[in-house]
Amino acid sequence: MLNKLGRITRINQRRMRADAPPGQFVTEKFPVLTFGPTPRISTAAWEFKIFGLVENEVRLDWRQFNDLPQTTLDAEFHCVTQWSKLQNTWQGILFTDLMKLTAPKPDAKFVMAHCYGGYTTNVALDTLMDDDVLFAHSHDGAPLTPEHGGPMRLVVPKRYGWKSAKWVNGIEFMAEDAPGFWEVRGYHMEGDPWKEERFWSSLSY
Ligand SMILES: Nc1nc2c(c(=O)[nH]1)N[C@H]1C(S)=C(S)[C@@H](COP(=O)(O)O)O[C@H]1N2
Ligand SMILES: [Mo]
Repeated sequence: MLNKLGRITRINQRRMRADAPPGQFVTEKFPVLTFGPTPRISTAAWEFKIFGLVENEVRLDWRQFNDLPQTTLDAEFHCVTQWSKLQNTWQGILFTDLMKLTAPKPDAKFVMAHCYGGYTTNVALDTLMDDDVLFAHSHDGAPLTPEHGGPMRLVVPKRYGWKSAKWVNGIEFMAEDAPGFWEVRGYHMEGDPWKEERFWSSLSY
């Protein structure tokens, strides 16, 4: 009985992975989706800050960040403009490994990702604590190009691409949810592609 249920679960997972989420088209390409100019940040100038509702604020330079354990992750990428790239190999530092440097205060429930250039996006702390959330410096075996968020970007595979903040330079822990750059403009606060959480209901396409 248990074996049979286990086998069915695996088959279902395989079916889901073979297809894109509803309303998405599969592409082999890796389009660039950026609002505004591409920031050019050298690794020498790069710095990263963990702040807000945390036990202790943390500042890291490029070497300190990359001295953290390295993880390779295969993940899908779904942009709300309807393209999905199903195969991506990212390399970088898991969110959960970064969080070994400090601890969220008990009332911290949401995170704002901040980026060079001023872009922001909000993600629930629960979502970020998943084992597939990565700060990536490489994609498919090569360092991230500036257009794709180099030297470092966030990758949140279970959310639409706008939550995968490029040129990320800080994470702010918050008690209440607050909208980021696209969320202010009508994008969904959660953005789960499997639930088609694209926009506020009144703006649904
Ligand atoms: N800083 C920043 N991050 C960003 C964006 C942006 O405009 N600025 N665009 C988002 C959107 S809408 C998507 S789909 C992905 C696209 O990543 P890509 O350009 O590497 O394909 O980056 C996300 N992260
Ligand atoms: Mo996007």
